[in-house]
Amino acid sequence: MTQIINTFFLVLIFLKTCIFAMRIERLSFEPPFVKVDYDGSRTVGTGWMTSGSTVVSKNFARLTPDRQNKKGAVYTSTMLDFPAATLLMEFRISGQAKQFFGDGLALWISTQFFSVFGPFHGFSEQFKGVGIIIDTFENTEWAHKDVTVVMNDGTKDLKTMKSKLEGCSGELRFHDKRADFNPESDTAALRVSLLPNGTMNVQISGKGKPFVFRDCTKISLPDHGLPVGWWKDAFITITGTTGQLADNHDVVSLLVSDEADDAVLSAATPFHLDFLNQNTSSQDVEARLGNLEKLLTVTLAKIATLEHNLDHRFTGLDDHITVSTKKLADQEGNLEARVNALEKKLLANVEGHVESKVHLLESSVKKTIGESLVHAERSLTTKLSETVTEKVQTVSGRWKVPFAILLCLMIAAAIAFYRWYQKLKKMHIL
Ligand SMILES: [Ca+2]
Repeated sequence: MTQIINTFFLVLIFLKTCIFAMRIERLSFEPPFVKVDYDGSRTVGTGWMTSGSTVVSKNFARLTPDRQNKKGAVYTSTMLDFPAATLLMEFRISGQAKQFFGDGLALWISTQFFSVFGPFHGFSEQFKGVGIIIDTFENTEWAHKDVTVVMNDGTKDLKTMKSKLEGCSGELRFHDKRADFNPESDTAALRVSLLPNGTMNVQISGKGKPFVFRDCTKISLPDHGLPVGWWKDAFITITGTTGQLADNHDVVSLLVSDEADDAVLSAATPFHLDFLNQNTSSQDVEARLGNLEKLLTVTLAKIATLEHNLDHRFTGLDDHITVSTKKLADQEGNLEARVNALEKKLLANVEGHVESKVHLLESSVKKTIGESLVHAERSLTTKLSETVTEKVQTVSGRWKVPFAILLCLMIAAAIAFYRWYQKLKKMHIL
C-alpha cells in the first residue's frame, strides 16, 4: 500500500513538472517585438519598460550601441512572486573592436524597482538581491570574473561586494568583424534557477546556437543574508553599459518559468536539412507532402534568420548614420565658425590697416597744409610788405602838389563863405 502511495505521489510530481510547469508570460519576452507603447516606441512586452539608450527592434532589444558612455535598461513593473523560478536569457554582446571592448550586460533580480541608472553596471550598488554580470572589461582593481555574481542584503557597499565575488570564466562575446559572424545564431545564454530552498544555480552557454549549458556557480543565498523566498518581492532588470570602451549589448529574449531547472525553457531544437537526402518513393504522396512541409518550415526559419541578421545590420547602420550625420553637422558648424572667425580677423586687419593709413594720410595732409599755410603766410606777408613799401615809395613823391592845391582851394572856399555870411548879416537877413 505504501509503495502504491509513493508511486502515486511520484507520478503526481512528474505530471506537475511536465504539465503544470508554466512560463510566466508577464515576466517573459521573445521576438518578434511588434507591440508599440503609448509614445510610439517599440516595446518588448506588456509590463516591461525601457530606459536610456535602449532601442527595441523587431528581433532584439539593443541596450547600448557600439558607442562610448551609453547606458540602457529593460525592466519589469511586476514582482516575481513565485517560490521557485528559472530565468533563461538569450543575449548577444558584439562589436567592431577585436581586443578592447566593454563594459558588459547584467541581469538583476532585486527588490529594488529600477528608476534611475546607478554606478554599478548601470544599477544601484545598494540593493537587496542578486546581480549576474557578464563583465567583458577586465578591471585591474579587483579580481575579475567573466560572469560575476554579486549578492547584497541591502547593507553592503560596492567595496564589500567586490571583496566577495562569485562566478566563473566564459567567452560570451562575439567579434562582429569576423567573416563568419552570424548575428542570429551567434548569441549566448544565461540560465538562473532559483530553488525553493534558497539556492541559486547559474549556468551559461557561450558558443552560439544550439545552446549547450554548463554550470557556472551554485550559491546558497540564505548564507549571504538573503532568506528563503526573498525573490517573491523581486523585480527583474537587465542593464547594459559602455564606458571608454564600447560594444553592442543586445537582449534577444527572457523566458521565465515557475519551476527551478525547468525543461520548458530548454533551447529551441535546431533545424536539420538531412531530410532532403532521404529516399522516398515518388509514389509516396504523404511522404512527399511531409518533406514539403519540412522544407517550408526550414525556409520560414531561414527567412526569420535573414530578418534577424538584417535587423542587426540595419540597427548598427542606423546608429552609424546618426553618428556620422551628427559628426558632419558638427564639422559643418566648426567650418562655419572658422570661416566667420577668419572673416572677422580679415575685416579687423583690413579695417585697422585702412584706419592707420587714413590717420597717416590725415596727419601728413595736416602737416603739409600747415607748412604750406605758414609758408604762404610768410611769403604773402613778405610780398605785401615789399609791395606796400615799394608803392609808398613810388607814391610818396607825387601826393604833395595835389594836396597843396586842395588845401588852397579849401582856404579860398572858407574865405568866400565867411564874406557871404557877413553880407547877409548886414542885410539883416540873419
Ligand atoms: Ca568590468
